[in-house]
Amino acid sequence: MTGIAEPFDLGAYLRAETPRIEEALNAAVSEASDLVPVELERAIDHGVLSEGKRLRPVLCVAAYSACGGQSPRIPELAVSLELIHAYSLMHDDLPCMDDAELRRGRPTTNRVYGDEVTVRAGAALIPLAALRAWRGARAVGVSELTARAIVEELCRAAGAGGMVGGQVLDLRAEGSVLDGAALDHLHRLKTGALLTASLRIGALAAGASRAALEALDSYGRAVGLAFQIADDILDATATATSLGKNPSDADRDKTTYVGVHGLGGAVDCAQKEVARARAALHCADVGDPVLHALAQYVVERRR
Ligand code: GRG
Repeated sequence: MTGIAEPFDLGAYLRAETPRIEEALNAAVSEASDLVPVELERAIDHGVLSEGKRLRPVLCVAAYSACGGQSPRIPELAVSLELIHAYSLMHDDLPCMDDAELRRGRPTTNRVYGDEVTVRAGAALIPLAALRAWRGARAVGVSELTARAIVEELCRAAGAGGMVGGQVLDLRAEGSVLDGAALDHLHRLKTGALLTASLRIGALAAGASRAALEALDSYGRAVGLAFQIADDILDATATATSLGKNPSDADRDKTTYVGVHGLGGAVDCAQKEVARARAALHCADVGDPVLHALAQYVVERRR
């Protein structure tokens, strides 16, 4: 694992860690490129390799290390989460969903390659991600039983009881007013499930104790909400240029944390979730500086 200077410098950690993740992501994408027609290959490159924060693989790698994992091949597993995330963004930007023009500072995949190609390219990423999870898990040296549990974790988080289910709730809720509990539920599924799975997969790969897994689960649930609250705050306050995407919550008549709590209230809620996340680590004695810093990063990020 990368050496970490004290006091902890998350920027330096991310600069050291991200190239390993990018390398594994490039390798995963080129594996698919050999199998698909050229227009799908280009759409996959556009959707996956564009400049994202790579938060999900970073969380996975951080959880793995925090739980004592030692294999330098962990990025090969961690990028399975980014493949699922990238497909979800590509499909989310389609006209039948959020109908967006801009993503990660560039025109969305469907604006460049068309809706049909984007649907197919996104769909191709789902089995690719499951295979990557399996192979990545085996590459870091876990048993077949643990590798199966890891793939199951990924599929469950991405599916109807997680991200897809949350997206359905989100689409259905457009134009109606949700209360705070319904908003939390929607985002725990839509955004939180994959973020939590990122941590759990890292922990499972490291052979974490039940207590550590439970702590990371609670940390993930809190970080997931903090992340989404920050997303709503950015949507209400930032520009398309700084965000790399068009703010859209007001146009799509969505209930947001800013709408429910006001701007100041939403900032307070996000900070409470950060404290909750850190407390969860503390309870299980997971004194990891990266996870501590990442909890604050999700609410301080600018995009
Ligand atoms: C079939 C109903 C159905 C759904 C398909 C489209 C979809 C699956 C799910 C949507 C999931 C989604 C878009 C959740 C939003 C999560 C979110 C806030 C994304 C932004 O994440 P960042 O900020 O993005 O980590 P970068 O670009 O940095 O990777």
